[in-house]
Amino acid sequence: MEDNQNVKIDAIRRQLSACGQSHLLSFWDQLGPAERAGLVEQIRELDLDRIPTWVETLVLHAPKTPVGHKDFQPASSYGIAPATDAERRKYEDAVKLGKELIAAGKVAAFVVAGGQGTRLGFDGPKGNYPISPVRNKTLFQIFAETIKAVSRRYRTICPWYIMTSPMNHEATVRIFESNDFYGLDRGNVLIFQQGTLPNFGFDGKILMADKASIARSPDGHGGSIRALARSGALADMKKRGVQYLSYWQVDNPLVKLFDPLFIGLHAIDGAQMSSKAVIKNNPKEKVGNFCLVDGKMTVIEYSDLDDSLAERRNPDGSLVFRLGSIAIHIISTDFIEKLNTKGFSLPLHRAVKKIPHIDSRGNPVEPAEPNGIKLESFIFDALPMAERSIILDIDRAEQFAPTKNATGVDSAESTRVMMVERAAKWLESAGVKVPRKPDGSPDCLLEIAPSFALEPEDLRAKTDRIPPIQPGDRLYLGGT
Ligand code: UD2
Repeated sequence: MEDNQNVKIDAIRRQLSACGQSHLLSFWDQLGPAERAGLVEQIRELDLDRIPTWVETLVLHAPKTPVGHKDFQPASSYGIAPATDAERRKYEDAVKLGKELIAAGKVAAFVVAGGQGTRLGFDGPKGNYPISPVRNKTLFQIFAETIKAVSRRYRTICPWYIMTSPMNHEATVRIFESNDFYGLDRGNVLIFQQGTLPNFGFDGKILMADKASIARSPDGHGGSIRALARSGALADMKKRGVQYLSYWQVDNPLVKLFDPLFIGLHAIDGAQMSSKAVIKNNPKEKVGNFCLVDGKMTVIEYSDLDDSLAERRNPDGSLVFRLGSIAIHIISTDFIEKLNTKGFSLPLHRAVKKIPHIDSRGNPVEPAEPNGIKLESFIFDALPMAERSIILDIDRAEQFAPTKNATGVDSAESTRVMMVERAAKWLESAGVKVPRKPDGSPDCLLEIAPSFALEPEDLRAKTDRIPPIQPGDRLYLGGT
């Protein structure tokens, strides 16, 4: 037995040495059997063959922003409203088809919730962040109630796939269990984990978190493509007959989870991966930029788009690269399956970060300054691999309120303001009077539960259940 283990560890030692990472076993002699087994497992998870290339191209040197394309153009999109009669008919057909697909159980919800959410300064999975303006419902609860309301409306099952990471998986599962899955049938909620990637020091050496574990972080939302297959989620979808995934990020409580128009346009056009877009409100807004690179749909992250391109304007003053990616997609399950054939990988992006680790003597280091590189892949890098891909513009006030920070831009504060404002607009569209302050903002707190209305039209039939709203009121509309 002992001999066998020695042979195994010798082989691992040789592999590590071949890729310049022998130090991962520096403390081997000090480890107990369970720690050794854990470390070997972590080393096995490393893509050792690729590490020398990553070190060379991503760790030791920062890659330049994308260059070498023959052609770089803005992408085109479907507008918020149809522009022509023919398009109007197409939108109508799409809505009809989208509804049919939802009712037939062909569409599932898929949220990526594996990020570390450091900017929000919240302890625990971001989905557990209380965000709704009156009842303080968490992000997870809002999504769950939406899924329940959609399932009820279409008399169908809308399965929900939730991607976590090893850093927050157990905590996420505990949250769902202690909330009794927010009233959803737990058999239709599948929580699975994404993979991790090692963290590197600036010298190209993988950092150790402690003597028995490698410093790692989630492999980015792009890791979802592989994780969907590895976890069995894709097989589960196939068994259920799910053909489309409605993909969104955990930080956006305004997302329209099952949007018949979006689903229908994607299906009618035979797309494999499609996206929603906002018209950017400034050249450097922190969203991805939809471009056609050598004819292929591509998202260039705001931080990677050259200033000269970001600032480029049309003769009418509008931005040339005006379509911002808000990380809302429809992805066909066939496409995910196809991507998961042998040899698939998404490009990796680097981020310079502060990474706690141990030094060569085993002493803990809590860096005050960035000291290393984290690598991750992005889901939108799968777009150029799709044969067909469409974009649908949306009204950000209706569907996009990213909760990234505690205060300021894209914060919990701004999200709540947007939630109240959207509720006010919906109520007013149904003829309900909403008190407003001199600056035009609602002079009340409003919250509409998904069970009460999924869209403004739902309110029209329920106005008799809405009390008059007085300045300073806190109104919650719930129930069916
Ligand atoms: C993302 C997009 C940006 C824009 C913006 C809209 C990227 C690189 N940028 O910016 O273009 O669309 O969102 O809000 O995506 N996540 C995982 N696993 C990971 C990493 C992240 O599940 O390993 C999840 C995370 O839980 C969150 C989402 O992905 O739901 C986005 O992560 P982020 O907040 O780091 O993305 P951000 O703000 O850089």
